[in-house]
Amino acid sequence: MHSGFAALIGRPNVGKSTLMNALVGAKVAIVSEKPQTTRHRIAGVMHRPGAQVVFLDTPGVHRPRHRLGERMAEATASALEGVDAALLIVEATSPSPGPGDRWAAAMVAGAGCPAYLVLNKIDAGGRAALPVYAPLLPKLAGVFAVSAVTGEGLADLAEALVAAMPEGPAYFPEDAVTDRPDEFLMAELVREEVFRLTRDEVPHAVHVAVDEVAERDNGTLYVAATIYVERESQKGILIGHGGDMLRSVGAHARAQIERIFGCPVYLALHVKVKEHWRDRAGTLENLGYRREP
Ligand SMILES: Nc1nc2c(ncn2[C@@H]2O[C@H](COP(=O)(O)OP(=O)(O)OP(=O)(O)O)[C@@H](O)[C@H]2O)c(=O)[nH]1
Ligand SMILES: [Mg+2]
Repeated sequence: MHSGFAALIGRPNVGKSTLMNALVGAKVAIVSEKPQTTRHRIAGVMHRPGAQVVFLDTPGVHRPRHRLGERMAEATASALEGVDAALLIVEATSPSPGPGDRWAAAMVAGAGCPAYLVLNKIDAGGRAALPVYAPLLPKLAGVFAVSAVTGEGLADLAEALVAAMPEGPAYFPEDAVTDRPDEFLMAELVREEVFRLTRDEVPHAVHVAVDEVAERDNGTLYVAATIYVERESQKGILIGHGGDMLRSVGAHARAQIERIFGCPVYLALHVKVKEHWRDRAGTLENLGYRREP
């Protein structure tokens, strides 16, 4: 058996989570067109005959503006500890590297394991930026141009990573695709709809917690979740006129949870204000933004 860990590092929005989902073949991490969607280190397991590659998706590398951002940066840094491969993800739609790309590249280069450059979004930007990004990593174990959306180039990337993994045990059972519990993904699917349907600071001020999951006799999954915001005004936006926004978030999130978990779902959503939750260490801890082990 060949097995090991591969960290996905890059600035926000380059497609790390989309790429991990595509390689794993299942939706493990949520995705949005807004930056700073991913807030945790999330493992996604790619199973191949005789091999297992455990991808570690991470929060996009950016300058933190509150304690949550600092926790996110810690989660990213922790993902690079002891991995067998580090992948710098950049996007073909940005013609040249920005400060976030350079910072991410320095982290990957400093990880002490083989470093790979992955130019994502070639369906939208072509391969022209490849030679512009390649110098970011002085010692390259491999360069790949891919599209996480169309799947172009992914088979080559997967094959190279399988070949790069050392001999080792199966870290996860055959049917496992992530290290996160079902409740985590359910909460994230609600947050994904909040990211899609709200604007400006609102999505970033939202935390979603699943309070209860219960299987009903009729086969329906009952899921109760709370959407936390920082201010009354944000609560108003999330509830919307006559409850329109909350109904819309709920309907779309329910459909996603039903699709992934394969059963009818009753989703009960509540909105609560938790002032300055992104800047309170104790609150962050309670909401699951823990210091990574
Ligand atoms: N055209 C195109 N869009 C892509 C591709 N991969 C990702 N995207 C889009 O890029 C946006 C960001 O994708 P994410 O996967 O959320 O990016 P991320 O790097 O995980 O972002 P953070 O979690 O914020 O760090 C989404 O709108 C995706 O649909 C791709 O290969 N081609
Ligand atoms: Mg992400």
